[in-house]
Amino acid sequence: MFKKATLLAAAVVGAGIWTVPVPAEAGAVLDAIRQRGSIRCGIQTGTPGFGFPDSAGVWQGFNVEVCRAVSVMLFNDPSKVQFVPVTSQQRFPALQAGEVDLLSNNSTNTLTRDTQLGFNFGPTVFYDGQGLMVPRRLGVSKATELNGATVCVQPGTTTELNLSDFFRQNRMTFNAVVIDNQAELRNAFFAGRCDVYTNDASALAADRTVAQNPNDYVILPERISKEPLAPVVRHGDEQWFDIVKWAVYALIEGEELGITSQNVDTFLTSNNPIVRRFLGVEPGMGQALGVDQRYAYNILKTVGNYGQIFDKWLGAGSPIRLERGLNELWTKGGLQYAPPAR
Ligand SMILES: N[C@@H](CCC(=O)N[C@@H](CS)C(=O)NCC(=O)O)C(=O)O
Repeated sequence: MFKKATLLAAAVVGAGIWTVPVPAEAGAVLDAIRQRGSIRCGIQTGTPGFGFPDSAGVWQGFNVEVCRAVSVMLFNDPSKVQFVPVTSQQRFPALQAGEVDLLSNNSTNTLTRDTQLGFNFGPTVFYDGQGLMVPRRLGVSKATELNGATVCVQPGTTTELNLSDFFRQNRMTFNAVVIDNQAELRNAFFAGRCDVYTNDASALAADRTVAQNPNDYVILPERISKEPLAPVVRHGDEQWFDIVKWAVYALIEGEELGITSQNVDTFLTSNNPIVRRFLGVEPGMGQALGVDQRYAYNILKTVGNYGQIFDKWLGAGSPIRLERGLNELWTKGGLQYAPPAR
């Protein structure tokens, strides 16, 4: 038999009012961002499609849009971001030292980065895996043919660690050419200093587009690791972390609901309670996060949804032409899935 208290608890949970709303309390990082009036976003020094300065010096790309979404969420303005270019070796010390508030730069979510480095990874914005690219003229068709190869690789990366695991596991040797700056690294490979260039497969495809003749290079079919790429913040400011998380989820949820930068206004009169709550027509979610109640509307209107930024910078609308693959929505067989905004 149920006790009275249990029944009462069940009734409260059923009504969705189990907890009393906690007023949003800003931590030190968020306080500093609000005072400064801008976010400092660590970005790579230059990867086509993901993060690069255009000819006018304005930062562009998929990772840039993530920072702009966070900026819109906090300031209703996509321009309140200072982009701080960092190499793979500079990025984590820069985040730990507070020189940047977040990194949006193809960093892989791993156990030791979470624990030993003291970081919180947001939602995975790109499910990737490590690949190996070779000049076509070498005639190599699979990774196990690479015994004794010279391999171009960036230091301080999961790439470097997986590379040595993979060669050891397959009883092969390699010589590493280690270069921190991405443009210098790919140029070294294109100049013939290495037989192999290894990186996240998406970065290889991106870098290949700036080769003199992209068709001279082949990305081998193997993926030798899992690389869930995600924005990352320091431990210690939960509200800031929540804001980064829910800004990304707004991009994903927007796509799932079919809301784009072009049609978002038509959704303001929707009868669907999920849409109404999400867009802030019915207030609540913005307050819970300590931001504008229309944060998701603002993000979708200015930045677009996840699918839009993927297509524009990395997918069919870009020179890189990556497949959605694992980055397709869960409703279409992929892994992109936003928890409910409620
Ligand atoms: N996902 C891997 C590799 C990261 C990586 O190599 N990122 C490149 C961009 S794709 C980078 O930050 N390069 C630094 C630069 O721009 O010089 C990791 O987190 O270790």
